[in-house]
Amino acid sequence: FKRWAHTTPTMNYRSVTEEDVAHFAKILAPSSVLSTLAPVSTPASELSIYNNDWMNKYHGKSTTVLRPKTTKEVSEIVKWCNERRIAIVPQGGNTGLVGGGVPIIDEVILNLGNMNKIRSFDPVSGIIVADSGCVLEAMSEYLVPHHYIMPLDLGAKGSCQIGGNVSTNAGGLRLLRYGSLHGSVLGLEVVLPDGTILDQLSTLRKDNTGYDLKQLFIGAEGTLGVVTGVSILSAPAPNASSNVMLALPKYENVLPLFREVKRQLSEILSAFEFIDRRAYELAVKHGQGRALNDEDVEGAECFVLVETSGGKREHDEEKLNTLLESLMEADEPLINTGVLSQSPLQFSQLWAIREGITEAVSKEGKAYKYDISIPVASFKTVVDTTRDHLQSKGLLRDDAVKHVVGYGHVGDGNLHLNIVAAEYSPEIESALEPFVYELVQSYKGSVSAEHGIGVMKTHALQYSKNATSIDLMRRIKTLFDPNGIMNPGKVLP
Ligand code: FAD
Ligand code: 2HG
Ligand code: ZN
Repeated sequence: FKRWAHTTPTMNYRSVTEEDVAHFAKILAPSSVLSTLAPVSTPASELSIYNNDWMNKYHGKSTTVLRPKTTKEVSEIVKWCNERRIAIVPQGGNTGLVGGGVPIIDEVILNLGNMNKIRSFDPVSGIIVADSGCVLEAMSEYLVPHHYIMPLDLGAKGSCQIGGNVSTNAGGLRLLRYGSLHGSVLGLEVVLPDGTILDQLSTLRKDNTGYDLKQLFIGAEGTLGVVTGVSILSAPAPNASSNVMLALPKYENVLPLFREVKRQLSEILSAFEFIDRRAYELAVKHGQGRALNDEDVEGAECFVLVETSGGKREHDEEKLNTLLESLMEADEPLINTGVLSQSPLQFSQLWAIREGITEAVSKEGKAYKYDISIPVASFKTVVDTTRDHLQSKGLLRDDAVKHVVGYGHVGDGNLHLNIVAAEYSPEIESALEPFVYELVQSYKGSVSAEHGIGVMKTHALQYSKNATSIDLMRRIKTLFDPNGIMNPGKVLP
């Protein structure tokens, strides 16, 4: 494959005018319209958090942010924009890692944060229906007294919104146990690019009445419409959860360990997360969780965080203890040691090491993030090959690439390859791309396991999707959004 041009696309859209702002100010509450244009005239600094992404890597220049409170308001905004060819970027918690939720130029930002009500909850089925702007953690907290949990969890839970999770088809830390959102989302309410409200907010577990349209919006990254409501199946809260951080002498032990852990823990295994030594050290350096004792870390090439969730504490603890004993007492032990949490605080501290790596990496420098699906046996090779490649280009030095780290969701075959640089630079980017994408392709892997394509990987879609698939995607996009106003420049090259 030739590398596709990775430039800012020419956008044939109208910029927002004062007349548009005056119209938005009529249909929305005054606090819902932020615009540097008259008659609203918000200071530009107040728009900065909406124009820049979580990594401060992607920057837009939107003059106008709209924060509607109802689906009807969303519909009116979208209709107006479609008729006037004004482009829209739907935005949730703005925690996405591929630049999908910020403008490329000066598109209107439609932020869903004001739509944050739980609409209904059925304590028998566990089905929760919510506005798309509900923060994931707030939904989890809502469910606690009902003894249910959300089927997904991720490090960004305090800011990301359920609509953003659905739109990126976020995977996260519970996918191993509860599967993907393609299974747990039961229905969606979506404002289509012409302003029509598509009500598919079903609460049915089973519904085989033809094409399952909602699936198209799961992972569409805001290119097919604005998700305004989500119906999702929550899971019964486990009565007991435990976790243990296992230190491994060598990477080659990860796969046999996974097999053994699955065999012994079976139905109570709820997470199996991988952290390489350098990722662990960065997490600790930047205060994520509590460092393990030196003797537990010594000689470890990598770590695996195992979580159990089940119905009976004594039963689960017995299984976990038996597992640890058998691992330690084997003739050729797969682990050096295991640090078992003994209290809810220690449980959270172990999780904080794993969940905090993204934050630690961003404190350490500027991250190039490759979120890839490859065979688990190749995780280490891919990290090492990338590091060697950067070394051969003379880029592995303190003022260029500081670290190459790997971590991720072993159970899902998903590696997070992070290249931590002193600064974002074209030289580093061209050393990494298409190098990493070609490597992924050689394993028949995916260039985006869970974060999406956004603006970062439009040119890389071809490494994981063939021309027929991309052509069909394009035709679906044109069918839903003939004027191309919905999140232009994202997903499709
Ligand atoms: P945004 O960032 O605002 O938007 C993401 C995309 O969805 C954009 O394309 C946007 O246009 C679109 N969008 C947002 N809301 C809507 C809507 N209502 N309708 C239509 N389109 C919409 N991801 C994982 O998969 N697994 C992880 O474990 C994980 N951990 C993370 C940890 C951290 C610390 C961070 C910062 C990110 C992590 N992510 C992870 C990235 C992940 O994509 C997001 O955290 C989350 O799913 C995005 O939600 P958001 O509300 O912030 O969406
Ligand atoms: C995780 O699993 C997230 O922690 C973020 O998906 C990964 O920062 C990353 O690259
Ligand atoms: Zn992840």
